[in-house]
Amino acid sequence: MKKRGGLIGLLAAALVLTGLNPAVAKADNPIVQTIYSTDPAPMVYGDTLYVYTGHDEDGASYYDMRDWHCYSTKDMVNWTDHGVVCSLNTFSWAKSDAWAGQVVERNGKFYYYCPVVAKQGGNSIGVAVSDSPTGPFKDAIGRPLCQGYGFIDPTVYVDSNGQAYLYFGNPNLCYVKLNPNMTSYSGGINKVNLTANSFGYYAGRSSSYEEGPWFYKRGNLYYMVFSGGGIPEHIAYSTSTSPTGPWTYRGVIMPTEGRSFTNHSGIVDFKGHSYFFYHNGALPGGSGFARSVAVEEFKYNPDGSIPTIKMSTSGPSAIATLNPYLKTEAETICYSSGVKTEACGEGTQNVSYIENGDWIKVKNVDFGNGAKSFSARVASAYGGGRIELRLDSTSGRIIGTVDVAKTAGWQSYVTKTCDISGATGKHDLYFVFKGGSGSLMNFNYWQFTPASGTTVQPTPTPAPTETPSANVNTNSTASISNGWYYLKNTNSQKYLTVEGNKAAAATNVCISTGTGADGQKWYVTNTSDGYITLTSGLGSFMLDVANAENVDGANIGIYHGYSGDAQKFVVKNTKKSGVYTLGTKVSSATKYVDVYEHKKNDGANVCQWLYYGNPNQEWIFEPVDNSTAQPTPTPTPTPVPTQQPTPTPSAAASGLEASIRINSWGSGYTATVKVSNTTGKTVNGWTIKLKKSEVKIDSIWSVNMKESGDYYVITPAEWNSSLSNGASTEFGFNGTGSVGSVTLDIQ
Ligand code: FUB
Repeated sequence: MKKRGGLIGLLAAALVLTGLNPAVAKADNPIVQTIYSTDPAPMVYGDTLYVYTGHDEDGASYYDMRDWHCYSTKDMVNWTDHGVVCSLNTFSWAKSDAWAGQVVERNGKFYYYCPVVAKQGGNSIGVAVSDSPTGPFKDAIGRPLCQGYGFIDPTVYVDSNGQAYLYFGNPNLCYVKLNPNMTSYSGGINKVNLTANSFGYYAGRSSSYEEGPWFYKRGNLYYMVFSGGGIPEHIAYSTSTSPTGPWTYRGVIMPTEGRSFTNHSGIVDFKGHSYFFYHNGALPGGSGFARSVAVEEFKYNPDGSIPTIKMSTSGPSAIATLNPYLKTEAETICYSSGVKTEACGEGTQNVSYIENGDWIKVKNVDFGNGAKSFSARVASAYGGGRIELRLDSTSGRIIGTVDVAKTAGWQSYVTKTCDISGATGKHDLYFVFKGGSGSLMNFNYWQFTPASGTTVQPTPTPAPTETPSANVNTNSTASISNGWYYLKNTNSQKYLTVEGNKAAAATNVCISTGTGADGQKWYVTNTSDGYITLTSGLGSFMLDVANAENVDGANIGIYHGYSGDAQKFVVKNTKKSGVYTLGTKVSSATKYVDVYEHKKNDGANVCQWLYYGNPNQEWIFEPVDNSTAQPTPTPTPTPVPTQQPTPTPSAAASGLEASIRINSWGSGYTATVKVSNTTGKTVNGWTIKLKKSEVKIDSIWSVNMKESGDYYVITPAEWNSSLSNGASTEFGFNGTGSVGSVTLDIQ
């Protein structure tokens, strides 16, 4: 038997009590009306923005929080409900308090950092993992990642050099450096020194920092946005040029308001716009324990500072239209009244608890030349009802009505259709539900058929800062001869430069004024498969897309040469003679070597970005005069011997040796690899390649790891990179399954 939740009852009651006419309700904030939602954590993946939220249970008088939900959007006004994606049940050792978490993606896996109270007591941060942004998430390690007084509100950022940081805490702000597996950390727990200069003044305390940190980097500046005290909270921020501070307090972003004594923020850029997520008590019945997530658009000031942001009920403008001729989930909602959502027997979610007078608004729907018919996937265990399709308000013009009769049960769906008339152009579409008393129907998905038989494509609003120039890439591949070059960016007239002229793996690459330094010299080598590699004048390091990621903003730096896709680029002609673009192989040449945000200053970062044809993606190859010398050859990967028995040490031509010890328990194993230097001189850096066909690495420590084709490519952490003659270092990893011989390919 279905029962209405407290929130819905309250919403209906509030509409009556306040005389609010739902027909004129315009609010798009809060973005979730079907439950009380909290602690937003946005994440952009592909063409979609996901926001992960906590959940205040209806009728709570304290933090009664048991699960985390996910919502996604492509247009910033309509949000698709993905339901519960992680909960206290995900962690067998967790008892209560599913508070503010965050999801980050790394190498195609999604990691959910979740604060809970453990069964044995104590604030703990767990980590769950999924192959999909919408879950299901599973406990990654079967125990807390870290545990201690006030360990709540985790925030994670993977820096451009691959180092990930997990910040957390109330009243202290702490951080750990996550290992590349994202499920363990090295270097212990570090406490940030909170002072008025770094985190704002608050009488009687060392700073105004309270909780809810949100950590990220924009350009070369690191941001720590946080909930500031006392109670009621505001949102403030500090910045630093280093991921671990020192921090400088930059002021309040969102002053205290909104009927909730906590606030909690998350910031993200999406399709060229910047968005600030927060929570308040704006829904009927809202309070400090009945909160709701909302979002505002903002623009950074030219100096990187964040303006003051006010809460609004309107939220951001749409950045795309919704195409009604594509199947749309009924739980894709701009705003709703009276309804809930639940897991659907046909997959995804369905809209539920639909009663007479309830409604759903879908915003900015583009009917184009007109719709002919409409179909809805519906179910009803009782008498059914009807769905009125109205334009622009709950009392707007009716363009069609679907009658829904009783079906075999609440999850026994049928498709019902109706004719449509008078639906052309762009409108807000309202589904207004009518019928008798009690629950009328469940609603799974819907779709219109166009009158003309043609479909309307969504029209994204172009990103404001990225207007394609007339100088389009002619898309023909150019030929650059092998040799030494300086690479000049046409927009800034500055040169591709290894930051600090530092010869070390994972050093960042930026632009800077031409000096002729080795860090500005690049050796072009044409590869047999039509690409070039760019070897740095600083040694056997190559221009490299961090983690071989095919995402906008993936950083570009230098790394040990290992012949991977991350180090291959294709040179394309532009319409300007002698001016080229550099497509990255990891993106199949859809993304190009790009100076972030068209910046022109020395130190402006270089990353990979979708091709826009602007001069910040244009490069001139200027030959380095009098230089005929070849670069120190990048060691060609040693051919991998077949079935090298464990634990025979593996020796590189250089004299570096590696050996492996394995403790196996059938379904898994722990391996310890020892790297020894007997070369007679100090070695700075080494690389070991392990075959994926021989080991399946689940977690690894004391080193950096990335995956490249059939290999795990392992390089030392900063602290164990340099090995003097006779010295050795060890690292370890956990693997799943059984293990036989392991080939250690060391360079
Ligand atoms: O939602 C529970 C707690 O309230 C969060 O962890 C804090 O940030 C505050 O929003």
